[in-house]
Amino acid sequence: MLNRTDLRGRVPSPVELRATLPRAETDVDAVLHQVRPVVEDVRDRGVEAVLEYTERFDRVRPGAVRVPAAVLDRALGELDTAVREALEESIARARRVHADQRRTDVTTQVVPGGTVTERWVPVSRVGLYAPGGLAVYPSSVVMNVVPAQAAGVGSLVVCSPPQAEFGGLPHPTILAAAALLEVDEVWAAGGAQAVALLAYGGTDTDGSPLEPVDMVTGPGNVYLTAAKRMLRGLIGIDSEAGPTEIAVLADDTADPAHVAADLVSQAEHDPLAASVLVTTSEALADAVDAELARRVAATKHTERIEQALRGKQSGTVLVSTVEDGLTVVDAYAAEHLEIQTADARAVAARVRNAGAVFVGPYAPVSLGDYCAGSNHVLPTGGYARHSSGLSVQSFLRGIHVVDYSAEALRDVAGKVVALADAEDLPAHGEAVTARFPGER
Ligand code: HSO
Ligand code: ZN
Repeated sequence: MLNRTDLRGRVPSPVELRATLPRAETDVDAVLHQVRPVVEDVRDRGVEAVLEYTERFDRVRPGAVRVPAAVLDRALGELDTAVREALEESIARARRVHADQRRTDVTTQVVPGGTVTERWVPVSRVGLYAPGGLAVYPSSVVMNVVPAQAAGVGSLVVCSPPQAEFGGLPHPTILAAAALLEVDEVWAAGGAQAVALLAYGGTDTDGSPLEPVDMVTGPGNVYLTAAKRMLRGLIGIDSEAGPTEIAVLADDTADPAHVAADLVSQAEHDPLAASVLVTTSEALADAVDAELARRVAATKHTERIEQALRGKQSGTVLVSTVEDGLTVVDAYAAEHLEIQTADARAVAARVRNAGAVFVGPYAPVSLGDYCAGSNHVLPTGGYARHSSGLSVQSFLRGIHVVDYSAEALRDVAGKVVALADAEDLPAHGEAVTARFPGER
């Protein structure tokens, strides 16, 4: 079922590998020209424009953007008990992990009388996007809100597309998740128009203000990503999210049923999702293919899973050794990487590029999607070479606070003047010497 690439006996360089390995190409720039007029229209006409685009793209016209508090309470009241308990567990575990990520301010005494403090300050107001589309993602509400709250972000708005079948409100489970997390501001808006409204703010249909945010995080389709790219600068964004990916590094100790189940689980997200198996064992690759055929036929979303697995973004890569496998998965830099080999912990410790690593036979990606405590908003498309997933750190800025006494400044004045002169910026030096008239 999966396309095969045989790299046994020869592992290309990382740069060559990046060109060889299966990967989806999402061209965000290609849709910018479609997204730009939407963003500009929302900037100029606010909520009226948002509602028009909502009608066109989501086929429903909500009465207002902001979801009333009573509706949030009702959604939580009507939430299925088992789902509520599962969400509570997911939130509790994520809170435990993210609380430990919080940085403390550090003061460095550089010289006597001279200190630099790095002060970590949360972003004031953020918009957290939970996509609609092929599936609804209350779990993504958890994964966005928990780190933002742990960072101390004071003002949060959850934004999610309105659904025709729910009378122009976001999906009730999204509303319930927000209520459970004690987020009281939820907007019914999706896609590029949602990002534009978050960035520029507006006035709701009842005249109440929709305040602009400083930052927007959360995954979405290519139009949403294009809007984030366009508005970056005016707002901060997390890393741009493409279709989800799983890579599994496995040897002959792996259970083909587990490997196949995990490859199928991420393919379930999207026909463009990527499932990549990197293995030293041809027998395992064959057994996984057989398992895939069986599982894909038996599960609910056969069609999109089949498209994802047969797509050019998915495949099996055969390698001679686990060592070579590590070279391959590092070049690929998967959003999710499972290590299903002998001595998995030691192998996992050597991984350099991945959004998140899942170690051994009992850490499937879907555990991390919901209930591991880790975050599931992770870098895709090879961004794991330079970026991290969402964390408390994503919502903090480190401000350097410089505090020097007269003595400490006087001691270093000559050095500042020398560097200022070297850059032909004498006024920089004069800003120091002006404080010590008559001295030189
Ligand atoms: N695997 C997705 C997250 C998710 N899965 C949400 C299920 N719900 C991207 O990390
Ligand atoms: Zn998932």
